[in-house]
Amino acid sequence: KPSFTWDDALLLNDQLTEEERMVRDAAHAYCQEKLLPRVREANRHERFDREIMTEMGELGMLGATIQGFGCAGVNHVSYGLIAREVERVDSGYRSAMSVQSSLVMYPIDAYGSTAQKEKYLPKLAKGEWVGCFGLTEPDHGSDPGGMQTRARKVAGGWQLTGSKMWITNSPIADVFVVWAKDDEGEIRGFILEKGMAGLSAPKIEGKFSLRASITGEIVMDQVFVADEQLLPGVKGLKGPFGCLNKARYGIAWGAMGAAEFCWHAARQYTLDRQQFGRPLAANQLIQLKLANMQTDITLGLQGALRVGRLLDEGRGAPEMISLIKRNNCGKALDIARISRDMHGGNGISDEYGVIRHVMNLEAVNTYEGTHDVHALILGRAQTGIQAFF
Ligand code: TGC
Ligand code: FAD
Repeated sequence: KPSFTWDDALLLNDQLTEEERMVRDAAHAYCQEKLLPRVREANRHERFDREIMTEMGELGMLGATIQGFGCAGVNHVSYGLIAREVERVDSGYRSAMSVQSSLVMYPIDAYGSTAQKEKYLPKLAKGEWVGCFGLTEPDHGSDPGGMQTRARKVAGGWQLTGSKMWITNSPIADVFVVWAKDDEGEIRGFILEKGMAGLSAPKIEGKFSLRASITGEIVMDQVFVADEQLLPGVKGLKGPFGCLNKARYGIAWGAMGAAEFCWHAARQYTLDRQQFGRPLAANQLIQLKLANMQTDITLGLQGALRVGRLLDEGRGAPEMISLIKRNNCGKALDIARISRDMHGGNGISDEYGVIRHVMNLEAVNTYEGTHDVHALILGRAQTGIQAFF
C-alpha cells in the first residue's frame, strides 16, 4: 500500500517546486541555527536583537516577494514557507519579518513613487533600516476607519497629529508608514523617518505575549512631513487593507509553523514520558489529541498553500485570506494550549518552548483582525449583511 508520512500527511512537500523547497530549507536552517538558540533569553528578558533584521536581510528574507530593489522576488508560496519556518521558532520574530515585508516594503512598492522606492526599498531589504506600520490607535483597533490621526495640509507638506498604539518594531524603527485622515477625511499613507520633530515611539512594557518582539506607540505632535513623503498611489481604507492582505496571508502559514512545533513537542514528550508503567502516548486520549493536531495542521497548511497558489495566479480574494488567517490562528492557539496540557507541569517551563507559543499565539489570534472580526468578514461575504455595526 502507499506509504504514510506522519508529519506530512498529505505530502505537502511534493506539491512544492524545487525552488520553493530550496527557499524553505534555507529559512529552516537559519531559523534553527541562529534564531532558536536566542529565543529563550530574548523571551525571558523581553529583548529583540536588532541584528536579526540584518541577518534576515542578508538571506533575502525581507520583502521577499518584491521584484527588484535588492529583493529576492520569490512567489507568495515561498513567502509563506519562510513565515512558517520563522514562526516555528517564535511568532515575535515572524512579526518583525512580516511587518517589514508586508506592511512597510509592500505599501512603498505598491503605492510609492519611484523616488520613494529607490530611497527606501534597498535599505529595508538589507535590514539596514527597520520599518513599522501605524494603523491601530488607542481608541480604534478593529475599526481603523474611525481613526483620529489627522494630516493637515500646510505649505510644502502635511502636519500630522495623533497617536498609534500596539505598533510592532516602532521603538527601533527608522521608517514609519503611518495612516492618517486628510482635510477631506480621506485616509492617506505617509512615510515618516526617525528624528522628525514631534515624532516619538515609546516602548510598551510588560507584554506577556510576543516578548521577543518589540512593540510601542507612535506619538505625532504636529510632525511636518514634506509632500514627497505622501504615498501617492492610494487613498482610503483599501490602502492599509491591501497591506494587511499580504501580512494576514503570511500569518496563516506562520501560525501553522508554531502549531507544528507544539504538536511535535507533544508527540515526543508523550512518547518519552512514562506514567502508570507505560508511555503517555500509549493512551487513547493522548493519541486522539495527536490525531486532532495532525489533522488541523495538515488541513491548515493545505489551505495556506492553496491561497498562496491563487495569489500567485492573481485570483486570491481577501475573504480567502480571512478564512485561513482565522482558522489557522485559532487552531494553532488550541493546539498550543493542548500541547501545554500534555506536557503536564513541565509545560509551564520555558525550557520546553510550548508555553511561549501559547502566550504568543494569543496576540497572533488578535492582531491583523481578531478571530471574530474575520468571522464577521466571512459572515458578510455569505449573507450580504454587514454585522460590524
Ligand atoms: P469596509 O467598508 O469593509 O472597506 C473599506 C474600503 O476598504 C476596502 N477593503 C479592502 N481592500 C483590500 N483588501 C481588503 N482586505 C479590504 N477590506 C476592505 C473596501 O473595498 C472599501 O473600499 P472602497 O474603495 O469601497 O472605500 O471597511 P470597514 O470599516 O467596514 O471594515 C471593517 C473591517 C472589520 C473589515 C476592518 O476594519 C478590519 O479588517 N478590521 C481589523 C483591523 C486590522 O486588521 N488591523 C490590523 C492592524 S496592523 C496589525 O495588526 C499588524 S500586527 C503585525 C505583526 O506584528 O505581525
Ligand atoms: P478591539 O477592536 O477593541 O476588540 C476587542 C474585542 O472586541 C475583540 O475580541 C474583538 O473581536 C471584539 N470586537 C470588536 N469589534 C467587534 C464587533 N463589531 N462585533 C463583535 N466583536 C467585536 N496594529 C498596527 O497598526 N500595527 C502593528 O504593527 C500592530 N502590531 C501589534 C502587535 C501586538 C503585539 C498587538 C497585540 C497588536 C498589534 N496591532 C498592531 C494592533 C492589532 O491589530 C489590534 O490589537 C487588533 O486589530 C484589535 O484591536 P483592539 O486591540 O483595539 O481590540
